[in-house]
Amino acid sequence: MFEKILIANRGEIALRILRACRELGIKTVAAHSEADRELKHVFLADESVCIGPPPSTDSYLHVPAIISAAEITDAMAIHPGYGFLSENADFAERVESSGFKFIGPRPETIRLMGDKVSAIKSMQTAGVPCVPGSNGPLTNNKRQTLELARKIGYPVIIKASGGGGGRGMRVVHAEAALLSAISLTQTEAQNAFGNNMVYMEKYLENPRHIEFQVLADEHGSAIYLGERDCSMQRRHQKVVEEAPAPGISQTQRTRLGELCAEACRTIGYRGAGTFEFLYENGEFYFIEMNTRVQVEHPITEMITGVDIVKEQILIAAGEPLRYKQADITLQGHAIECRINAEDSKTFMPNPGRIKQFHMPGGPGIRVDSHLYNGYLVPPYYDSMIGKLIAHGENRSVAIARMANALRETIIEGIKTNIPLHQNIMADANFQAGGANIHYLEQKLGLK
Ligand code: MV4
Repeated sequence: MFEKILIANRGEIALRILRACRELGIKTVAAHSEADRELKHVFLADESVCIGPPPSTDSYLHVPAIISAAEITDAMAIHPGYGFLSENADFAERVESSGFKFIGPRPETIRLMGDKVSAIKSMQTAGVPCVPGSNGPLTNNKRQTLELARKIGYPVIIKASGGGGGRGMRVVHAEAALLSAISLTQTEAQNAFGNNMVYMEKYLENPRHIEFQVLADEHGSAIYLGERDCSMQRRHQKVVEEAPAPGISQTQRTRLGELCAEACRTIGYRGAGTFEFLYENGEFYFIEMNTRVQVEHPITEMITGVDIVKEQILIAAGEPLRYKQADITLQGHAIECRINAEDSKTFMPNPGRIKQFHMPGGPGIRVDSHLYNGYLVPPYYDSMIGKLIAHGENRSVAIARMANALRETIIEGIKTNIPLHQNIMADANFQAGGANIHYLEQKLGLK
């Protein structure tokens, strides 16, 4: 087992990783920026190393600084968390060629999934259902492209192969707009990702976003931990997530889950991963795979009892999976609210000093947050300051517990989106379950 792990991230996920390390008896190094000297996990870590000035490009994204920090502290492995360098194949490669373990998939896997055209191709080969589309990059044969779109049927969506998470896409409603939309997306893709490859899919108008969590070891075993519904989003930022997804049958869960686990075995996946699907009219369509731990992993932990971050570490250390599929049963329902330092109406970030912080509690409540009284939320990073997670024997109990927890939470000194979450928990359509990806923006009158 690793003696020491370097945590190459910040905020709540850095604290989450530190807690997993502590449980496993592993020493921790907090690699942090100049703006993050007072982060909770920096105080709690066995050692800390300042890796650069506040902007993330000079610190959390600065590969040589992070590798040097691992070298001077004699860490054995690096946990990248989410965001920052977590899905950067070049970083993973540099980590491993410098003699450290990267806590995540092999660099080739990260590269394969980072390129959406190759990700979709490998999922199709593995038998995972995908959106009807070009099944590869668009060529510069205009006649062929027009023919393809006609066969798929409008509307279609043009996506950059180097994109993902909502970056580099364009919906096309009619043939007259197709070719110019493709060139525009290609130009944008070249500028944003250094790669102009684009592909085409049928545009699904009102899908839900449902994702399957998997764990795979380097000995060829893979399991799934059920699914999450992440449809409650605004501008590609998830706001509320829940597990299991409302209205998904055990038959569907088993079928899709087995396909995802089998795909992991086929591609030799290692670590924790997420298969993202669009779900419409009872059908699942694969769109992307995430090769990192996700923000919303706690809701899966609450319903399965599996500690995903601990498993990531054990897998990276070369251990065989501790669970078989038959060990995984889903218990009740869990909901997560992402708490952001922002105005709940305008969504403008609102960093500043925390004057008062009281955490909620009671049965089924979990708080993943690095906040404390007197903490200064810096302006340089993502505005998420924590997550409230509520678990209950069923969905309505989980909602009631979340509503209680939101009322109990006191955060003074900065604005937060807690009022937005209270509004969502009280919303009849949210309570009914199964709202699609456009629901929140429509409710807020933004669409
Ligand atoms: C789509 C789609 C409809 N049809 N693909 C946006 C993020 C990226 N992961 C994929 N996205 C979408 N792909 C087809 N063929 C609609 C979206 C989409 C979306 C997906 C998941 C969650 C929120 C979303 C918000 C807008 C659009």
